[in-house]
Amino acid sequence: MGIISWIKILRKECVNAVMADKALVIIDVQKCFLPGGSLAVAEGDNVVSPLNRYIELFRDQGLPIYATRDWHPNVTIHFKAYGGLWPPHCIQNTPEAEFAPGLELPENVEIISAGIGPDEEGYSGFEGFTKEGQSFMDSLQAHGIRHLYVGGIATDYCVRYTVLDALRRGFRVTVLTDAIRGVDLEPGDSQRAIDEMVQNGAKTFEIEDVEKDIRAVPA
Ligand code: VGL
Repeated sequence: MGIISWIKILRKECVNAVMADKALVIIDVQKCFLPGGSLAVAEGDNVVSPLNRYIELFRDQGLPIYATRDWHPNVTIHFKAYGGLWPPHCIQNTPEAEFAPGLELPENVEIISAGIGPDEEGYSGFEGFTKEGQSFMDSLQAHGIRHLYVGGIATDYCVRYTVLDALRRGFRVTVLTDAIRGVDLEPGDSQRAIDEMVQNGAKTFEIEDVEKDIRAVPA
């Protein structure tokens, strides 16, 4: 084989290695957070369609897709009745805890359940586990993931906590600003959360940026 062929193969391997460290992370796109749900986030349903485009993009490139879910017991310090901030929501194995209708998660999606214990808030995906009991962090490391593309609900809670946790752990993070929605208990919370994530090192991208980023791979 000639030197040019070797260089081409090497280049492809390098590009693959750089590409293969990316994963899509969809945060808590569950019925309880959609309009009409027990902890409804305004326009929460509007993340579904953009996220489906991201799902297609990552799936086409063979990149891993994670979906976190809030997965609380009946009694938890997360709920108002037990000292927390929130009405009961996303209780394990209830219909409301299901993923949003229309969200086209692929068959091989890795589901991360968080907030499982009665003394856990579970805001960060890094508090969560796969169904086999592997921590989110261990699963990312096992797949060689170094760069997370994060969208979902809620900008000012689970997206924010997950992104800040990821940055602290040394991941590169891109926040998908056309695929997030916030609770905004105080007006402006979501924008402040975005500013904070950026100040801590996150990038913000929309679909066109990610398309360029991810498809810019020579065959
Ligand atoms: C969330 C508020 C309460 C979230 C969860 O998924 O962002 N927000 N519990």
